[in-house]
Amino acid sequence: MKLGIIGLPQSGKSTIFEALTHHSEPAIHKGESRLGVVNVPDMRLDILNDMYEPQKQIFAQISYLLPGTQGQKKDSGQSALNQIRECDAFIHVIRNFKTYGGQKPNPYQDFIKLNQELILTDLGVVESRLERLHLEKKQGRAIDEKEISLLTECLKHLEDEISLRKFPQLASADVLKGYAFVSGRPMLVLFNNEDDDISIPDIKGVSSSENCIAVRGRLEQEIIQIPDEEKEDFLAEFHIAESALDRVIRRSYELLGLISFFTVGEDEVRAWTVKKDTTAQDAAGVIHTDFKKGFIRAEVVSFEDLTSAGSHQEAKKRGTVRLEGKTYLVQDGDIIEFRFNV
Ligand SMILES: Nc1nc2c(ncn2[C@@H]2O[C@H](COP(=O)(O)OP(=O)(O)OP(=O)(O)O)[C@@H](O)[C@H]2O)c(=O)[nH]1
Ligand SMILES: [Mg+2]
Repeated sequence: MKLGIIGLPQSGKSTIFEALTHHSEPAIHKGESRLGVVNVPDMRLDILNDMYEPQKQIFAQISYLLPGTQGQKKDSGQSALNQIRECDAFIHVIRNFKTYGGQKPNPYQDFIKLNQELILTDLGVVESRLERLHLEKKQGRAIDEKEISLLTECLKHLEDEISLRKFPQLASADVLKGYAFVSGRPMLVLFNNEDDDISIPDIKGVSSSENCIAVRGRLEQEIIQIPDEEKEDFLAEFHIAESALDRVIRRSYELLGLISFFTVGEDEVRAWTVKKDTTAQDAAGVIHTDFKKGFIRAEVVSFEDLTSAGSHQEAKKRGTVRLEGKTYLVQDGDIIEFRFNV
């Protein structure tokens, strides 16, 4: 699962990408796109680690893509938009710091500007496709009426300058999947703040209706470069309890509609990633196709029940370890042992 980082020029996209992915060295070829894979921080995995003391601890992972700027005209994000089409969700970085030259931020205007670009991109796609479909209809060719009606619905919203992500059901309709509408993608709005500011700016229609988070990008990027022994003083000086980046990564995971289940043992404790509403049998398939094919049942205990019992054995005694079948919907935090035949 991959998130694309978008934003106007000089909003801090590279800074945020580097801080998130701990890439401190610049791109090898300036202007090339960059991909970073990160662990999704999860306190539950740390607690399970203490409980089982395994040899390995494996976190869930997600990736971030920073589009390259090659061939990009000065103020146009079209090339960047094309590169991030394949992403499952976006992080929209908004400058909320004074530029080096002293120019004040205008987060509202910047948000609208890029959002409009997303909307216009989709509008172009919808208009030309509708034109084509109507033409084919006139020529007596068989066309999908459902596609026309859904595209017409999209057209109406886009003409009203409303992003398709406000209509998640429409944006994710099967017939429309192939269009990969950019304004329909889940999006986290990330305000890139000054070093001394941790608040989300209160701007009309954005802070209230969008999925927002505030991060001090430059500060966070500096933190990852500090040697461990100096880190504590630095964090205290800026009143930083935990890295805001951990929150961004967790929020990214949620934005993608992902949950984790765990497998535990002496060799490893591990977080596995599934979409919400995944069945136990499909979850088994994430680990191994044999687990899915030969699925018999799943032995499930919730993280809360396991940790309050203190051990798997005690949880069993208390009756909180359940046997679940193929169609059980895996819940975030389930600890699962699969029973299967090969
Ligand atoms: N004060 C402050 N400056 C920042 C912050 N984040 C980035 N900057 C500065 O803003 C400038 C642009 O940052 P970049 O990360 O290169 O921004 P970008 O969006 O990747 O820029 P382009 O790739 O040119 O579009 C740099 O001089 C950064 O040091 C921040 O959180 N606070
Ligand atoms: Mg950059």
